[in-house]
Amino acid sequence: MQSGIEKGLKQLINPKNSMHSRRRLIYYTIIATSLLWISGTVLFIFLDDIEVTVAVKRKLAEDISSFSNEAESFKKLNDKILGKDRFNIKSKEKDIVNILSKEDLNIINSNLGAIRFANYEHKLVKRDPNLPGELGHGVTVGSSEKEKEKEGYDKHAFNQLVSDKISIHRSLEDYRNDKCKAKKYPVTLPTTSIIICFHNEAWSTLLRTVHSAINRTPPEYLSEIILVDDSSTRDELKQRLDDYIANLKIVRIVRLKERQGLIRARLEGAKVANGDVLTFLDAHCECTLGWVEPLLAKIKESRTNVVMPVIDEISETNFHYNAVPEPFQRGVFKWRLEFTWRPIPQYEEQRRKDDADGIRTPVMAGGLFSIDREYFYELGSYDTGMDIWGGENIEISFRIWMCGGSIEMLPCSRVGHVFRPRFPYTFPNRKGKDGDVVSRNLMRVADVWMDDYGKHFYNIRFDLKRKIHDDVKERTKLRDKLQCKSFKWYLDNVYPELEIPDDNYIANGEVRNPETGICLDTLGKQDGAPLGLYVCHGQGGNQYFTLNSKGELKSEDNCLDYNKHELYIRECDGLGLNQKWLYEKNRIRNERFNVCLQIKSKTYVSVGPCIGSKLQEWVFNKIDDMAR
Ligand SMILES: [Mn+2]
Repeated sequence: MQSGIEKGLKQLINPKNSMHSRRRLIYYTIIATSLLWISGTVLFIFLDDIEVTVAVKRKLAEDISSFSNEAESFKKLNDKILGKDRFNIKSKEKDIVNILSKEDLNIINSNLGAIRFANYEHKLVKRDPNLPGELGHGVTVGSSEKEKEKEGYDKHAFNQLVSDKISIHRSLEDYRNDKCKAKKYPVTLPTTSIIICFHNEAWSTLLRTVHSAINRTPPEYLSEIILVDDSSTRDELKQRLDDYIANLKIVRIVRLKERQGLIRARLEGAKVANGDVLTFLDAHCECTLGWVEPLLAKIKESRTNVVMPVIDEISETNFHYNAVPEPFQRGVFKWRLEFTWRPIPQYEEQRRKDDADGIRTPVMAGGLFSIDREYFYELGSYDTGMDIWGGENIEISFRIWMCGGSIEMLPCSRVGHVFRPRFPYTFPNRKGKDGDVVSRNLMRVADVWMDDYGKHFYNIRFDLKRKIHDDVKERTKLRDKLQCKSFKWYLDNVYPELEIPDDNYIANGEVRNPETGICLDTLGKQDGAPLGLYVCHGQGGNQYFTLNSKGELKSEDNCLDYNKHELYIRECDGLGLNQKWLYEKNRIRNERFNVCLQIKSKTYVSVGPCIGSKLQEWVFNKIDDMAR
């Protein structure tokens, strides 16, 4: 028997076999060469993508995450899939099998569970920490530049000179708490369009907003940045801005020919947005590390989640980035429908699992939030009957909660904002309407959303009872169509700590001294401030008081308190002692100490022995009896 080896040797030596193998070698060479050419061409075509992938990978090298270049391929696959739920792939798997190959599906499946830290900086530029404003530090101006500084303030209501000295790429610190730093997010998140509306914004604040968003938003989640110019008049915001953003590629600009105001400007921006999510930012913000992932992840959980970042304060005087300390406060309103911040109530803290968990918020501040794009429209976008600014945040907040959605502030997402002490621009009037834009907007909110509770708004704003109400049929129709819940449901479930004013008051209105025409006035102060006086203005608000059946003299939820030494507005104690007032013969008398309220000076009220002087006379005026 020949061994196998011998057989093989014989074949090799055999000239006929040797001819065969030589030919085979040539075939192989031809095939190998063509394969090399093909793969070379493919490599060349996809070179750009590979570069991106490599760059992204390098940036994320320190992440102990499963993020890989598969995420990039996954994103490309996503683009193949059309339809609104393209990120809920599991539920749609059947529909997409036809579009995608088996390998495609493998990539998707391996990415479904992939998570990573929110630690992205697109350009981790090593910046000199000694440059002005780096790491979020403030900047002060020398005395030689004080005049220039004042000029900037006058124009923008913030220190433009300081802002201009700080790089539009300045670095910030990581302001998140430890739970947030450790939190991981799905690799596949919805994409977002960032919409920034502006009117005569300063160049440096606008561009710092843009660059902080680009630098700190992973490119796979950033659909585009849309700037909406609400007909600015400053030169640098025209051609120069066009030229500048042309180089950024990802930024587009929408120019409005006529001044439209924030509400309509945002809608114009939303119209051209392509992202799954709309993120609205003010034009003087700075996004921080990991700001976008929490927002997008929460919306991925449910498209009816509307989310906002924690809004940190960038000082309007020196542009220092002040991270708001914990415990955070949440957005609420009082009956005059003004937005304000209040501590998070106990029941909400108990509901939260940990410090990274969202904070359910009755109303949002309005400037900064993210919402699923299609959900935004399903829900009726904005009330276009509202003008310019003011009340639109309350309106959309009521609508979201009452019509099946929710609003959360996410502690892991932090964005800085320059709070300006005044508006650096004027509100143009709509034809045939008066200038009180905000009040008109708020009346629409009350008329559409607040059911019988609207009366509490009109009580405190009794000046508005005289005004003609807008036709709000369109919006009440929308409320019906969306089958929204009642305002009572909202109060019971979303904002139970809001005190509902007692209907059985003895007297209410402005509290006027007929002799002088001066009224009791909180002067805008709350808890623990002396009660002031001011010329009666007939617009309620700080001059609106109720004397309820318990004898409490209240301004919103505060009570007038006299403890024998001080006459202050304080938290109501319900004891019926220091806070019990009787209204008799036009005097307001404290029963416990037997003293009467009187005018002490032009600005403050005091108490004294009840002597029946004209300075102790008080009349409660309401709109019904205020024909003057
Ligand atoms: Mn702002």
